Amino acid sequence: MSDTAPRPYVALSGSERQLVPGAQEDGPLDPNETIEVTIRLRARESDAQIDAEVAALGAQLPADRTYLTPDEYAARYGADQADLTKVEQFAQESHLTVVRSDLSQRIVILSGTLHDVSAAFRVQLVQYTSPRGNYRGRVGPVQIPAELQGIIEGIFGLDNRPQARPHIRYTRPDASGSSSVVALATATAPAFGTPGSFAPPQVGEIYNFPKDLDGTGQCIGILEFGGGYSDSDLQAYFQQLGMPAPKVTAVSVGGVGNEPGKDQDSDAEVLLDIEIAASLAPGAKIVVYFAPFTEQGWVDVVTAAIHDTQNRPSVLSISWGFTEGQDIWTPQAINTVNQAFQAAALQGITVCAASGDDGSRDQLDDGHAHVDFPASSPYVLACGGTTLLFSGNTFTGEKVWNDGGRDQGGGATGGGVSDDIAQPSWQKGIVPPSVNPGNHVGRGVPDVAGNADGVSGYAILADGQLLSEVGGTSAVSPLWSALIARANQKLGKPVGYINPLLYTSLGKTNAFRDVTSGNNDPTGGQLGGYQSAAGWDACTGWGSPDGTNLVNALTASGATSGGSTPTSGGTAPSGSNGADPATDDATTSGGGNVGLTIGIVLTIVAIVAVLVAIYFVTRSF
Ligand SMILES: [Ca+2]
Repeated sequence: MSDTAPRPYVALSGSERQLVPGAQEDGPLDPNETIEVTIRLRARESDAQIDAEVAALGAQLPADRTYLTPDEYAARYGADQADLTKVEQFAQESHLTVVRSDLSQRIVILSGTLHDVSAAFRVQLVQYTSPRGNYRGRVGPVQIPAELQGIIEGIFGLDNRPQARPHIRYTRPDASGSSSVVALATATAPAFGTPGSFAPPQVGEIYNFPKDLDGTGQCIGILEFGGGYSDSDLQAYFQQLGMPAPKVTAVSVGGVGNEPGKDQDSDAEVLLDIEIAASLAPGAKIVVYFAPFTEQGWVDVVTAAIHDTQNRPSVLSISWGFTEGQDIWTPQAINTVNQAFQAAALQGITVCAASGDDGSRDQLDDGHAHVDFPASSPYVLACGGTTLLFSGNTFTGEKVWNDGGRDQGGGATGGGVSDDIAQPSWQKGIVPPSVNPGNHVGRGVPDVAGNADGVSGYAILADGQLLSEVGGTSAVSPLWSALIARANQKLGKPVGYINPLLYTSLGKTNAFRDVTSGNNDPTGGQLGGYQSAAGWDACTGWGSPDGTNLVNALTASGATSGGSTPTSGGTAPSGSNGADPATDDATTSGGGNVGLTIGIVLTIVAIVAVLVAIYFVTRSF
C-alpha cells in the first residue's frame, strides 16, 4: 500500500460483510499467496432503462418478443471500454494483473498477492473457522478509489465463505447397504416404476409433458458448485431407462471442473440434475457449468453461462442456493446476480432455481422465516416441491412437500416472502406479506412446483450406485428446465422470462394443477410458515404443471391486435395479448383465431380479470 499514490477512497456500496456466526480467527494468512478477485462494472445503460426493458419484454407473450443477440446485448447493455480501461489502470498501479475481462459479462478478473489485493481495496483478510466451514474472510466494506465510484458495482473473491449448498434430499446408504440403495451390479431391471423409484419420464407422464416434443435444438445449462459426473454413470443410467446416453459437456469456471468421486452428496446433486433434465428433454444438449461454492463463484458462473456464446443455453437450471441474509449474500452480490438474470431475460434465457428443502426456516435457526437466493430473484422461475399422492398405483393428486425438519431426517419445500428483495409489480395483490415481524412486502417464492418428496421421488444413479427415494426441490428445477426446453422447441425460439405471464394470465388456467393442501413449516407450527391455498401460495406457487397445456399457452400466438400493447412497468393487465383469461377453464392458443370479435372478447376478459384480481386482493388480507 505504501507505493500506491495517495488518493481518496470510498466504501463500495453494498459490500459490507459480517462474520459468519460462531466464526473464530484461525491464524495468519500468507501475504504472498496469490488470489483472484472479480470486479463487476456498471452497464452502459441506466438500471432504470434496463428494468423498463425487462418489464416490457416480460409483459409480452413469448411469440411476440424480440430477444437481443449476444452482440446486440453487449453493444447496448455491456460495460463501457472507457470504464474497463480505468479499472485496468488502477490494477496496474496496484501491482495487480488482469487475468480476464469481458465487456458483455461486465467482468474484470484481477490477480495479485494477498498483500497487494488487500492494499488495493483496503481490507484486512483473516482466516476463520466457522460452523459453516473454514474461510478467508473480511469484516466491513470494501474500499475503492473515489474516481472509480459508480464504475465498480461489486468486488468478489476477497471473502470466500461457503455460500452454496445442494437442494437434494436423500438418505446416504451406509457401508452395509440399506433399502434405499441397490448396487448397480445386483440391481434387477427394471428398478423403476414405483413411488420413490420413479424414472423421471414417468413423472413427466404424470405431469402430461407433451409427447411430440423432446427439446431438440435446445441447450440446457446446469450450474453446479461442486461434485461431478462420470460418463459411465450416465451410460449405465440411460441404458436402464432404455434411452441413448445424453450429450453432456462440462465447462469449468473459476478453476473448478467436473470432479466426480470427491464428494458423494455433490455428485448425487450433479447426477440428479443431469439425469432428470436429459431424460425429460432427451433431444437437448446438456452443458454443466462447475464453479466454486463462493459468492465469487456465483457471480462468475452466472455471467459465464448467460453469456456463453459457444453453447447458447436457452434454459438454466440451478439446484443450489443459500439463505438470504446479511452474513451470507452481500447486497452487491444479490444486485449483480439479479442483473445477470435480467441479461438472461433480454436474451431469451429462462432461469429455473430450486426454492430449498427446509421449509419456511431455510436452514437458518433464528426463529424467523427465510427464503433462499437465487430462487428469490424476481428474474428466476422459483421451483417449489410437492408430494405425489397415490391410491395403489393410481395417481390421485398432490400436496405440499413437508415431512418435517432436517434434524428428523425430513424436508419441506422452501417458500415464503423475501425480507430483502422488493415485491415485483406482477405479484401485487397476489402475494401476501411476510409472516415475520414487520410483515415485509417482498418477492414471494416459489412461482411453480413439482414432485420433490423422496417418498414419491426418483431413482438416480451416482458414483456407481442406484439411489432411490431421491428428492428435494433440486429435482424440480431440472424438471421444469426440461419442460421449458420442450416449449422452446415448439415455439422455435425461447419462451424466456415467463414470471410476469404466470401472475397476469397463465397461473389460474389449466396450465397448472393447483395445490391446496399442506404447509411448509417444518417445525409443526413453532416457527410459522406458509399455508397452501387455492391459487398462488408460498409453498407451491401456482402449482405443478400440466405440461401440454402450459406449453400450448406459452407458445400461443400473440394476436395483440385487440389487446392493450404491453408497456414498461411490468404491470401488464390480465388478459392482455389475447392470453388466457384468469379463469380456471380457459387455456392455450387463446385469441389465435383473430376476427373483429376479438377486441370485444378481450374487453370482457379484461373486465373479468380485474374483478377476479379485486376478489383475490380483498381475500388475501
Ligand atoms: Ca395453491
